[in-house]
Amino acid sequence: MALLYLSTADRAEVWKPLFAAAGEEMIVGEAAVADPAAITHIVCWQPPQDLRRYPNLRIVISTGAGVDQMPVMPDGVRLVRMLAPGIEEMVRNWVVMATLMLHRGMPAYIDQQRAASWAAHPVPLAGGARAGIMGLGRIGLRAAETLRAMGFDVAGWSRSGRAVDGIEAFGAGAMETFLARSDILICLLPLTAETRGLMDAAFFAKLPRGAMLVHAGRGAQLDMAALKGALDTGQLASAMLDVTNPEPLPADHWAWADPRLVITPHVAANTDAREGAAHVLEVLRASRSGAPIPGLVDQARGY
Ligand code: NDP
Ligand code: OXD
Repeated sequence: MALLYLSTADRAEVWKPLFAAAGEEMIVGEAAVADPAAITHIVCWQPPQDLRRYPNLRIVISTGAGVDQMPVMPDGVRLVRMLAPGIEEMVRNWVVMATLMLHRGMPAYIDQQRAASWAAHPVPLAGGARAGIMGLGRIGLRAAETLRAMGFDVAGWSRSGRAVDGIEAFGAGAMETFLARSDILICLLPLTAETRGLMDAAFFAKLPRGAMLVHAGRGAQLDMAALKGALDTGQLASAMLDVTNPEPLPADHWAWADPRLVITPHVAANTDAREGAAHVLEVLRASRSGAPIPGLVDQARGY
């Protein structure tokens, strides 16, 4: 049972002693593979072109929470997403920061600062501001709890409509009602066939006029032209994006210069090297013992 490691060199240096201490074999880079039949697990962001080179492959583990970058797995190969408390904490913090920035009118103040304009706007209370979180999974749930503790009126939308204390829950079929009460819409959805292109013009039209968008899911969920249209008509007031469509955003893209947007280059989270190693070691142990695999992806569902 050997793990093929296909990630960054600096992370490999952190992992090597941890794997050695755990008595697990870790091979760094495809060039170092002497016997492809020995490889049972691969950890990577994107796997090698031809996974069939590894006849005994059992599991591919994503170095990130998302798995939408992965190809369809060969028959019998399971897919695992990264589980690391740091990812949840980092994205939660980015979402809270973005929500507060939009709620407190920071895009306008950043613009005013450039123009040396000292002009105060009304200061809103969090209480009464309706935040709607799309995706109440590991990350969405943490963001919901924190925003609620800060006084926001929080609702969540998920496939199952799972109930969470203190949070108004909406299921997949109740999207319109959910959107109609989302002054600040937060996207923390995985990219799947169902969520690709979800945020288009018709979607934005269902939000309250002057709503704000916080997007940390995946760029391909957002129609950027529809975003511009909604900003131009005032349907959306502002947005903060960590993910864009495409990524990276080309230098001449309209969004860079739009004062109603704040953009970060897909940096809401990074997987901490030690936490990543700990999760992969857990997957190896579970895989060996037949215990449930932590972070196992439902490949039919896409997350
Ligand atoms: P989870 O798998 O834990 O949760 C996903 C949530 O989305 C669940 O609540 C699920 O519903 C809901 N969902 C999925 N499909 C639909 C749908 N079609 N309609 C309604 N709800 C749906 O994921 P995480 O919270 O860990 O991560 C979410 C995403 O965040 C990742 O997939 C990734 O794309 C993004 N991400 C971005 C990062 C960044 O740096 N910008 C970093 C890390 C993650 P249910 O509960 O019913 O299953
Ligand atoms: C992830 C990401 O999926 O960084 O972890 O986007």
